[in-house]
Amino acid sequence: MREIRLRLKEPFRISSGVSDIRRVVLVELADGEGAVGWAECVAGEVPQYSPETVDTAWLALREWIAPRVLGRAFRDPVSVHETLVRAFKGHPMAKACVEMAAWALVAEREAIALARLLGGTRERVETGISLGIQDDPAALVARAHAARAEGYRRIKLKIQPGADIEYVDAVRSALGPEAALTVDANCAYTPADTERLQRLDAFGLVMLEQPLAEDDLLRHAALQRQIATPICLDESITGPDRAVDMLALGSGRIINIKPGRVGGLTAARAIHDLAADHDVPVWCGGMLETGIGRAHNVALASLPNFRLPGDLSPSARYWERDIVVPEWTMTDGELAVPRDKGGLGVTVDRDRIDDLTVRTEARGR
Ligand code: OSB
Ligand code: MG
Repeated sequence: MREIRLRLKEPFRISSGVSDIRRVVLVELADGEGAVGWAECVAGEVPQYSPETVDTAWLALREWIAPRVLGRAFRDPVSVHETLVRAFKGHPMAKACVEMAAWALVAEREAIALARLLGGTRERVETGISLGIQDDPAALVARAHAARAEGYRRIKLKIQPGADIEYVDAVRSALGPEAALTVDANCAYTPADTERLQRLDAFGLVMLEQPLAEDDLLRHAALQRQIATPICLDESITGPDRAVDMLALGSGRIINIKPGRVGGLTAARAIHDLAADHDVPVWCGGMLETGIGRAHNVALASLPNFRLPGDLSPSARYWERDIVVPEWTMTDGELAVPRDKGGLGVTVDRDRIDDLTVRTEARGR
């Protein structure tokens, strides 16, 4: 495993804080015959989106996850997932990183595209953009215009109390009634803000993402009964059981699936399947990933019930230069799903990664 540092083209602000230079943990997993699989850990620099951080993930990987998997035989990546959840609480992003590397490794050694291995059927996935909180509505309108001109199929606006109604109103007026717009609060509101959130109903949003705290499933259900805009849950859905709870309680009508948040692709796919059974649409969220995490997300988003555009912007939206070749590019608002080559479908640029690496740790080789 290694940690790299990579500067975002521009800082990304959400209600809980700002991200500028990303610290990213990468895992390279090898089997006994020399096949390798790469994955990326989506934990942040500080515990603002979730309790995990780069440093807690590093610790968990080194102390508890590596010893459970290295040198052991596994039937398939699902059994890696099972091994990592048994009597081992928390640390889903750290676990996901190794579980996802196992999926990539199997795809590589079986010479099958990861998308196919997961059961994905789409050849292209629709791309949305997530716009960070700006200093004023005019700045956000300028970003939204630019995003539309670039062809994004959906525009998501990060909001927080005070940077919401006026901002959304300005963007809706500028883009017109047809533009697919969503908002994401990253837990910034409380039930006391219900009236304020009801005012968002006027803007015809596709969804309101994660208005309340992550463990507030009951309060999300109460809020959903009082607003017309469909609630989408992100932070709250930490695994398939929480998705069951959400559906039973009526806490929302759409699910944002991020494999890192739920402990890997096995759980992500289980949530996808469950939502499909209930005719609930899902979409693939993003965590400002490099091209490696993006490869996993694109493969996942090719499953049939990913019915809404994902936070799957092309490499150039985030980085001066990505760490995979070719970089991810967008055509007509879509990313092509690699389906013909085995593995992730992009080549990991080792030289570039070596240049960006600030620490490494290797085991069992
Ligand atoms: O809530 O979806 C989120 C980034 C960091 C933490 C949380 C979120 C996000 C994004 C980024 O919205 C979307 C992207 O990767 O393009
Ligand atoms: Mg979100």
